[in-house]
Amino acid sequence: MATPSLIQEFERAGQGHVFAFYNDLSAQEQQALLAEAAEIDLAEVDHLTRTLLSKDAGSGLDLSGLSPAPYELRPENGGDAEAWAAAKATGEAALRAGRVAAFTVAGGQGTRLGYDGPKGTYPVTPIKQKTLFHVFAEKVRAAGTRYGKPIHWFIMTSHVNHGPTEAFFKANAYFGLAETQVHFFRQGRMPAVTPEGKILLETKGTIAMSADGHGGSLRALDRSGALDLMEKQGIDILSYFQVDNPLVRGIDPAFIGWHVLRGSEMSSKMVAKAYAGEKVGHFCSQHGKNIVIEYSDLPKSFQEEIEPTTGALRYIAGSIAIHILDTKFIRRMARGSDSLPFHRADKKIPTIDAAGNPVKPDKANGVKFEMFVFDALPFAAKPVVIETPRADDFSPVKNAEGLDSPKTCVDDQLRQFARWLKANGAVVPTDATGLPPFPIEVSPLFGYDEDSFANAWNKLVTKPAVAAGLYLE
Ligand code: UD2
Repeated sequence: MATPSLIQEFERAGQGHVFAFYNDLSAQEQQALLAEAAEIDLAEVDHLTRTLLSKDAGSGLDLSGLSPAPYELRPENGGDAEAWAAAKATGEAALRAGRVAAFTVAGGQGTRLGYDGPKGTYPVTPIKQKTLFHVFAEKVRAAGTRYGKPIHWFIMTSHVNHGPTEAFFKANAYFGLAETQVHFFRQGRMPAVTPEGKILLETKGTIAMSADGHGGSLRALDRSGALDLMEKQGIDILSYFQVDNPLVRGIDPAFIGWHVLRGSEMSSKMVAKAYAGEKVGHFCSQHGKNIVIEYSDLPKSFQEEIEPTTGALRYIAGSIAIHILDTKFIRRMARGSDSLPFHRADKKIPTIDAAGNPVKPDKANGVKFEMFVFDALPFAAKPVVIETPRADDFSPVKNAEGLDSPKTCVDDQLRQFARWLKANGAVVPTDATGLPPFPIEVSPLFGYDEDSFANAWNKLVTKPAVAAGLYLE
């Protein structure tokens, strides 16, 4: 049965063309189209058209009063060792109290990697070829055991990969986690529009919808009931990381502790940029607020600016998309008057013409809208940014080859394993970059960070020789 009121609403909003082929559709297709249309907030689309698409929208980027954001240096780089120790103890107490959950945004499509499937199902480890999800699951499991409180893990999927993601976990028995500990929810979608703000149809019976960006996670955490579940469980600290980065210390006591001790609503990790144009966000400060400006938006002159006193890059603090969010803050962002802005991305969007024939555009014909989670920072009270060594937290798999590829990621894992072994007295041959000449692997269940590795290694009565194929579990 049709819902004429919804069609009328679309007509009133100047979007009636969405139903131009409605009468050609089967009853089932009509239902599906109505369901898609019901996902759309017409007032929001109208607002975005008037603000982001209008001729006066401008480039939007305000650089007035911009300076680098302050951050907490690591002790080895001159930071306050006592403060770091206090942070770690506080984070450990929060973990023992069961206040912390892990959160992975896994709604992206992995197009650059050329992998057809949920990115979390991509194999990344040197020997066992464990998938990204497998690695994270074992880290979450090991940290839960260590602190005596199983850790809940929330995973945001997209419309496209939700089913396959859930099926993957089921088929792998949740990698040893309890099914009740792992929570999947879908992110929201936004319709693509023409440059004039008209919603684009993909076919006669489907709208060109796409994921609303990782910033959509704040709304989705609320809408899906995830925040309610956290509240019931006494969880108020959410550790956020991306699905493409197996090196991440998803459960990092010192980071959690800085967040708690500072009373921060949203905390972040920075690494020193490897080079001026590295494709990461930049932590900046503007009119008393912390903001992140993406590499593609920050003018080159800023990216390359040198600090005269030190000779280092002035905007050196790179955002690697690792955050901690306070759950009340997420609720406020999802429901309150403050909300994340949308960014526009001009894209080639397969659509249909007025006669209903498919059109494959060869240049951008429409606009997609996305939210970025780091845009929540200026709304957060007492945000804190801490430094982290890149080698311990960041080696994403983004491209099939070259930078940030499966190869660089395997090498970074090998370097990490070798570093942990050497720090505990093992003899490991390595080249000048710390890379061993053969594959070895450490299961997160054996050790998932420096401390847990040292504990496990030092408990071994007979230490194995470090040789090709060594697998510690
Ligand atoms: C992101 C950051 C960049 C840097 C880098 C570190 C943005 C705009 N840039 O770049 O500053 O921190 O990461 O690796 O974020 N995702 C969803 N739903 C979506 C879109 C993305 O869940 O609708 C997830 C996706 O699965 C992935 C993460 O968000 O885990 C990042 O997505 P990306 O690959 O688009 O980000 P990237 O590499 O451009």
